[in-house]
Amino acid sequence: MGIFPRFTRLPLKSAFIWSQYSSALAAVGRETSDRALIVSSSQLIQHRCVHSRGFGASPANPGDAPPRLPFSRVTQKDLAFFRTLLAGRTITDPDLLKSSNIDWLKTVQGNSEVLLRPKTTEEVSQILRYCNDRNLAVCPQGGNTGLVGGSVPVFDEIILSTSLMNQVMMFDGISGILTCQAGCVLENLSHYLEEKDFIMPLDLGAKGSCHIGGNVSTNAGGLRLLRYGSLRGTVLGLEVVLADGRVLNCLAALRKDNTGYDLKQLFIGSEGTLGVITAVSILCPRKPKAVNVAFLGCSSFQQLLETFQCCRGMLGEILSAFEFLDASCMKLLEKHLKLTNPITESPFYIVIETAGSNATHDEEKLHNFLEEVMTSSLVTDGTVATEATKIKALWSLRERVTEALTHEGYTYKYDISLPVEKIYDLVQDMRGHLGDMAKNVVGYGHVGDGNLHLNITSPSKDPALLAAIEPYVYEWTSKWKGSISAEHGLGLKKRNYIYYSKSSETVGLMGSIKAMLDPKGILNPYKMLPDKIH
Ligand code: FAD
Ligand code: 2HG
Ligand code: ZN
Repeated sequence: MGIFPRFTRLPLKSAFIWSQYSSALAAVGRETSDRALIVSSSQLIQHRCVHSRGFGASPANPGDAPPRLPFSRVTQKDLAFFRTLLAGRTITDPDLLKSSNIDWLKTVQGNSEVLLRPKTTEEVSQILRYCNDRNLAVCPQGGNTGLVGGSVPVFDEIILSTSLMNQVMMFDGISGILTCQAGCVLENLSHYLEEKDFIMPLDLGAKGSCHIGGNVSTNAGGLRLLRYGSLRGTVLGLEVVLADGRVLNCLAALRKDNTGYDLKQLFIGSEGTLGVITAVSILCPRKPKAVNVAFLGCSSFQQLLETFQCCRGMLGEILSAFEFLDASCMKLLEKHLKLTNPITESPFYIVIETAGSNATHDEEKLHNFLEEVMTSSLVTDGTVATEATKIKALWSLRERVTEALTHEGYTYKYDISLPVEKIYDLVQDMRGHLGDMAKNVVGYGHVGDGNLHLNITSPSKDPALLAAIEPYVYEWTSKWKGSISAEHGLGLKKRNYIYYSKSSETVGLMGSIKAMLDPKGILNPYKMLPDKIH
């Protein structure tokens, strides 16, 4: 076993983000108007359907922002209302607003002048009722770790933050059902549950900042999906405030409930466009008694796939994650984060986690599996950790790739799901296709879920590079019947590419649902739905 450095959790809200804020602003340029920095004009047929107004020219790039829709602008009278409702929690100081106006990647920036921080569902209800009456647009925001430009305003939308809605409401130690407010930070919930011998059914690199409401709104996948399934299965109930302020209480804490339409599913993955999630009830697994993590090297992606096959067969019910990163990712981790590769250099690296109830049994199974893949030369080198700090260190090599990439300049991010045997072909194809245009073309992701994170970097934003990547990457994905957004959502950046994964009929129905639940289109406008519904 190698010797691993000790790392703390990714301090998303601390030094990493804020020390980079000023340089990021310099990189993207300062705003000159109330438009997002990636703004250009666009046709808004979607909003014509929702708003019966709004036309413009097509955007230069489909990921650019469309023109501002004719929502009202915030007045002094509006501020007086908010200040009465949320005394000391209506933020208008431009310095305090900066971090909420820009996304985690520092690629999208809006110009909201008001950040509201409600503590209760009733306050969210009053805010939305007022905004709907006044035709004021609202951008719901959780931990602001989203990667598709969905969590920040595009123009001057009011930011409705869930950061003070951070109370656990109930935990049932028999059923394992947790009910909490939407603004609970995922990592805090994990700590809370661990003390009670349970865990959250999801885990992701942004755990230190993301909120459970944000996770549900994006239907986040993450590192445990292979074992515990998606939030569509583990979320048992939601409380949602609709655009007009009505509170929809679907907070049932029941495993089984077949009384009519399962409305909560509409809000899971709806990216703040249909309602504001204020509370979540979620089914939590028992904390495994034994956890092991193996970090392995493979010399080809084919061997990695064969290792996956073998792993599923030999580890069976104790397998909890099967993740990968390529050699280019490892180089960036070493270069920017000074992480140490614990094994011999390889073209591919795998992180395998087992989680079970019997340490001896699990270790024996893992040992047999490792012996098999080493003797059959599927794996060239490897190390195993059973102790918490070493497990954490091995996981950092996978979890912190996103952070390492931010040091390379501008990153074009693609979150693709494909038949698992095709996922790395896309990376190789893209390298050939782009040649010297890109600084890095790297691949990593959730092999167990057939989910590739293809990331392409350049020293700064490069329209020619972007034109070479898109729509090529989406055509490639569509040809293999994949999804152009496996787990991050569509947000602002990918909304207009929805047709590569969804039929016109499906998108049309989405538009109708949006129009029914939010007739004025005040909730997270310009996000998720395409500019043009046809
Ligand atoms: P935000 O970023 O604040 O918002 C995301 C979207 O949800 C926005 O459209 C916003 O309007 C909406 N929203 C937020 N809260 C609410 C609410 N209460 N009601 C209605 N709408 C709301 N994602 C994965 O799926 N898997 C991963 O493994 C993963 N790893 C990541 C690692 C890093 C380092 C980073 C930076 C991001 C990662 N992400 C991952 C993406 C991101 O963390 C997730 O999408 C996360 O679920 C977003 O949660 P959040 O609270 O930050 O939401
Ligand atoms: C992950 O799996 C996240 O690490 C982020 O989903 C992926 O940075 C990315 O593209
Ligand atoms: Zn991911």
